[in-house]
Amino acid sequence: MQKTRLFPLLALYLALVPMTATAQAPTAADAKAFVDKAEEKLLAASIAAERANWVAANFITEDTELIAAEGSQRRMELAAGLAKEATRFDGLALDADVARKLALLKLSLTLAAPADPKKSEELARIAAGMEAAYGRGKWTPPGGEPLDLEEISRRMATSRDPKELAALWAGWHSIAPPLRKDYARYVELGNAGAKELGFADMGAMWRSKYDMPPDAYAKELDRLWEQVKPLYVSLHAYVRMRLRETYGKDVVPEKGPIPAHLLGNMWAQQWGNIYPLLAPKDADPGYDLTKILVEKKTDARQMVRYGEGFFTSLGMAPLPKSFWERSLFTRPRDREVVCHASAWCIDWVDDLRLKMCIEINAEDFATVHHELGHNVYQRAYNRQPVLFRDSANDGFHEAIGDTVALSLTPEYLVKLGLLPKAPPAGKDVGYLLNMALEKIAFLPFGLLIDKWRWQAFSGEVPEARWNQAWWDLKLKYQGVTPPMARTEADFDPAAKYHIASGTPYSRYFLAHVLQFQMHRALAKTAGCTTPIHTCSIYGTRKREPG
Ligand code: X8Z
Ligand code: ZN
Repeated sequence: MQKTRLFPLLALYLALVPMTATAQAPTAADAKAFVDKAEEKLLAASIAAERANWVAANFITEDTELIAAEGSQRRMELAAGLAKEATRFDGLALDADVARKLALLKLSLTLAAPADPKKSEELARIAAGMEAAYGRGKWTPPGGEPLDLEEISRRMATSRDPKELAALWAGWHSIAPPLRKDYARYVELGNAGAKELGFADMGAMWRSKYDMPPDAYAKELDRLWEQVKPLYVSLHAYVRMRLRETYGKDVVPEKGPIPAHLLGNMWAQQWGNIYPLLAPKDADPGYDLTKILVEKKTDARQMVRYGEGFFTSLGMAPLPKSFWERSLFTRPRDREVVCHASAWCIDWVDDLRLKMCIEINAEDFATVHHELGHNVYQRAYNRQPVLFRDSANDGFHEAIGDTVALSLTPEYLVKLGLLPKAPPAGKDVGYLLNMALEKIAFLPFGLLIDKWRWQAFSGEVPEARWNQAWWDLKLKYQGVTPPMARTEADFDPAAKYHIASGTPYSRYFLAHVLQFQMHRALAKTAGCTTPIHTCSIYGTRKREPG
């Protein structure tokens, strides 16, 4: 009886359930509508966050720091919420662009908000606070005035006194230990957010942005490093030999690592500043771009005009008027700013800006081109759907401007009227050595920064060994040692902007490979048949087919 009485009910239930399920199961059209709405919300939150970040980076105060933290919190909570909601479309057959956008929702930010709003607020505040603390960083030498990073770097670029160099190095690194406690909490909260999105930790989240599984990306970087490592090893040996001639055997060993403070740069990341110590006798190109720019009384604005001129020579539109009105080109005297160079597109359309404390030297001449490469790229994708307004991966974003800077050949400087005539053939060994000091010296540094972070994020290296692990990597990859003994009372990684600001770094390693591939392809397209380092794509335009 029961059976007979139950049967009609069961039949009714079975008839209704599939109907209800069909009504509720999301469709591909739902996914598309969801993505459209998500893009609209993300755009609004991102513009608000970028505006607040811009003001905070240009006027470092407690208030702007808090306003920036609020904007970032809202944006990352929105992105994390949308990424979690998007899982309801898992397993559905979707249009390729909708599927890609859903995947990008999880990957668009470098920080994932934990669901607990108290925790996401704390994370956003810590992140904003560390960047501001780095931007304010100063070191006061005994009996002297406080020095900012630009001034310390200027002195490190030119001093040849190992004692002074060690003091400058240690002085700047003293800004970092106060960040250690915040960094530990940032790792904890950032990992919590990443795990909620299904990543093993924040490092795995960062490694997931390259269209391959995170482990495959780590392997790919190792593979690339093995390919370029012989170039670095040769350069390292040559530089060590010449530094030994300069500083003597008590300062520079015959074999093994180089003391990190002798390479003309705070982090030993690019060595171009010590070129004068290493210049080959008979093959020096015989010009010094820094000297030329200073002698010509070039100002910061003019440096940017040169950069713009390169891009317009390729047929691109000039920078908008608002760029010239809203950018920051020099360190202001009356307020604290984040001087580390960056390129912005505040409205994600054409409100382009550069923020850079430009120094009149060859290094910043190239950096201006690097930054404008970001701006030009931002403008090139400004009509894409919001989630596609980004580079193929972040290595491409970093590579565009650097690619263009590879075209800043002596012949190009002649065209600008900066050099009277190009150096004769046979003088390009010096030019190439300089290039190696900038580009090859950078490679192991570009790799190790995130190797350190990945270990710290995953817990493979516990906080108690963070500084030791940093120097283990510096030794293994760069072959450099600290100028004096270090302990866990130090926090040397955070003396580098990208660690304090939470900016991923393997992008620069990729860019240092990609830019040569792009330069080669562009030079070929432009019809250059001479050796690749002599090719400049300045003034070349796309030829119409046929
Ligand atoms: O941070 C930068 C750019 C801004 S995206 C100035 N770079 C890295 C650095 O300074 O450490 C460019 C090269 C490497
Ligand atoms: Zn960049």
